[in-house]
Amino acid sequence: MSGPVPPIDELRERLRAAPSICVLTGAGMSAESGIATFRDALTGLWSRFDPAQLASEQGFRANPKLVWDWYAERRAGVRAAEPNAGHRALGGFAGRHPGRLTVISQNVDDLDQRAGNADTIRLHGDILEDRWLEPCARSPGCDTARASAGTPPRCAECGNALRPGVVWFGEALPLAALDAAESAVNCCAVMLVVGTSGAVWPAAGLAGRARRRGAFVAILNPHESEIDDEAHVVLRGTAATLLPALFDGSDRL
Ligand code: BV8
Repeated sequence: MSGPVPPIDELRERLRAAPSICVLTGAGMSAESGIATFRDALTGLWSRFDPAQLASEQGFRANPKLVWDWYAERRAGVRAAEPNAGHRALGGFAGRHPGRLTVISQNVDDLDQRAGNADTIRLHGDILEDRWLEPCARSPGCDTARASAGTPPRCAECGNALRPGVVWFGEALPLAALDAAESAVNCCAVMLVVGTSGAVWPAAGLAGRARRRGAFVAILNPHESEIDDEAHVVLRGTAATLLPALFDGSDRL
């Protein structure tokens, strides 16, 4: 008489049978690549600031050099980082099963893309991208690549400032990305929620949406999150340990 099935084995079986899988990732997904989680990103000089204050248009306008330097430091960290075993497990699965797995990322790094999930849905933009702070009044618009050096860099033609191509607090998520995420969530059989505190909306709401539409929801996180109640199962562990165990085993998916 075999005992109860360990949760990870049940989840692996559900993933094996799932025609469509969504993975909602947060900063914990990149922690084992050496990128500080959002809450921890405020280390050192930044430690006396509230992330929502720095990661906002108001925060940038109030102190453009401070915020620009914070992003420059984080950007350098992303460029120096490598995808970890968790990113590679998802990238490997996506390569073996095209179209079956959708990564919906809250992160602004490019590690999922570099690990093989090229069509990762970016809910919060891209830290490696720049855009103008003010809408450019010229036609054609001024070229961000020609901005002069500075903190922040400015347009040599019209003085506009560059800002990071991320979604700040108080800014709407890109409609196309949010629509794509909701569509994928509406029809997935299994949703993994990996490395997120579940504190930031509307991204955090995707777990409950999946559950209400009948998906099996699993949370992978070493600590409690604000959305644990939305999960059918919670695996207490890290992304770089649990995802290979789910996708890379000998009977790998
Ligand atoms: C908006 C880019 C409206 C910038 C980011 C309800 C509905 C809608 C909005 C709201 C709402 N309630 C409140 C709001 C407002 C706000 C919000 O959510 N505030 C929170 C703080 C209460 N939301 C917004 O402002 C959003 N916009 O709603 O606009 C609107 C509509 C129309 C017109 C105008 C406006 C915009 C939110 C996007 C903000 N931008 N990023 C940048 O990065 O600088 S979000 C930012 O924080 C990160 O990108 C990240 O996504 C997020 C932090 O969350 P996590 O990813 O979860 O990271 P965190 O550090 O918190 O946790 C890490 C987790 O990993 C932990 O659980 C830890 O245990 C775990 N972990 C650690 N190590 C590991 C691990 N897990 C696995 N393995 C490990 N090794």
